[in-house]
Amino acid sequence: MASPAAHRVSYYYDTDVGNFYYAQGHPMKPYRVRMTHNLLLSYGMLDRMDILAPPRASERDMTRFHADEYINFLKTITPEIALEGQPFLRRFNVQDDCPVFDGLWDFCQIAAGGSLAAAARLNSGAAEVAINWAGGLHHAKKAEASGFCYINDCVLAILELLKTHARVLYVDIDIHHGDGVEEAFYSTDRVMTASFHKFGDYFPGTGAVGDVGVGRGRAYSINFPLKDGIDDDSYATIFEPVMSRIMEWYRPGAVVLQCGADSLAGDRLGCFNLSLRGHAACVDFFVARDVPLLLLGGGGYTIRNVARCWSYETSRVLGMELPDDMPITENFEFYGPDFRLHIQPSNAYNHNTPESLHATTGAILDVLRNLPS
Ligand code: ZL4
Ligand code: CA
Ligand code: ZN
Repeated sequence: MASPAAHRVSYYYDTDVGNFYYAQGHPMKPYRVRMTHNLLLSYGMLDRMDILAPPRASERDMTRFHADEYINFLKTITPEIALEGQPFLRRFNVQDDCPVFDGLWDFCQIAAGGSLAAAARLNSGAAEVAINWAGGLHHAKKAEASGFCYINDCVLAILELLKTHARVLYVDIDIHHGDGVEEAFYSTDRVMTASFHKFGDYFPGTGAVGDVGVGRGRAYSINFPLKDGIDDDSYATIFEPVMSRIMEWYRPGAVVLQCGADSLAGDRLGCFNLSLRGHAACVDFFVARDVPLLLLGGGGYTIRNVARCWSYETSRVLGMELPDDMPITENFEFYGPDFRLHIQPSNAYNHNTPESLHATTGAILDVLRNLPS
């Protein structure tokens, strides 16, 4: 397949992001963002885009969505204070999945600052595609941490894009439901959200096909619930028709794509069976449509594959072909024993039948038919 045309790309990266550490045994590893950066460097991609260090998001930036008291708490909490048994830890759900760790506030500022700056860059017209692999933390709520996410950088970026665009489309291919973003825009037609996710006895438990928004936002939230084992071909048969219809009807001024890599085959927490090509086909879809595009990270817990995935997706927007033989890079040993870019899907059973996928697609297209044109 021919590469899409090269785009003007701005890439946001803070050299400190890889130093943060959630907790021993915790699956979320910010180090994967540094691994991605090193792979971009080794593949020669950094010369082909604007590399920008994001300004750290301020308290004021964050309270455009989050509650003041929650932000104050995040700013002041430390592991030492947490040890004394702080009552606010439970209230704000900063425990277990979302632990207090050293530098938590700085980490939040970096992740959110990257997505905000990337959105502003698209608004200015200086970039056609902007990337923040440290972002995509889609579960965070107005006044509550959730699912490894403290600040919802996706929501903050969308609010920024709404300054210059009448309509913004948010698409979420992380294996988990993009509940925090959906909730933030559930009653408005200025943001359409679409999440594809595993549904049924799986975190966070929301995102049924019948959850379509309320009031003015009715039909502007789209949910595609899925079962284990979905492969590239099955994913393409649902993504293409649903997204084509949304693009045609909604005509967004900008698109935010949350590229959570936990939907790949072999993920430590996920149970889908996508290859890099199947995952990146979702990026290609929007690159081919020439719409201002913000690419965010998200989940991804087999970190060698996260770096592979986001590097490959960066190459897709740059219109570069990458050799499958990986270049010598920092942490080269992580990529053994094969040292190939592409990953092999497994022989896992696909619990999504053509009939079930067709039925869900039909239910979603029916909802979209009721959108005013
Ligand atoms: C872990 O080993 O399903 C956290 C989380 C920490 C180390 C220390 C153990 C301490 C797996 C997960 C006990 C932690 C108990 N450690 C966590 C219902 C749960 C209640 C909390 O990709 N326990 C909650 C969240 C999901 C639940 C998924 C995806 C984020 C994203 C965007 C978030 N929470 C059960 C878990 C471990 C841990 C091992 C874990 N947590 C797996 N799945 C969850 O969508 C970034
Ligand atoms: Ca999702
Ligand atoms: Zn996820």
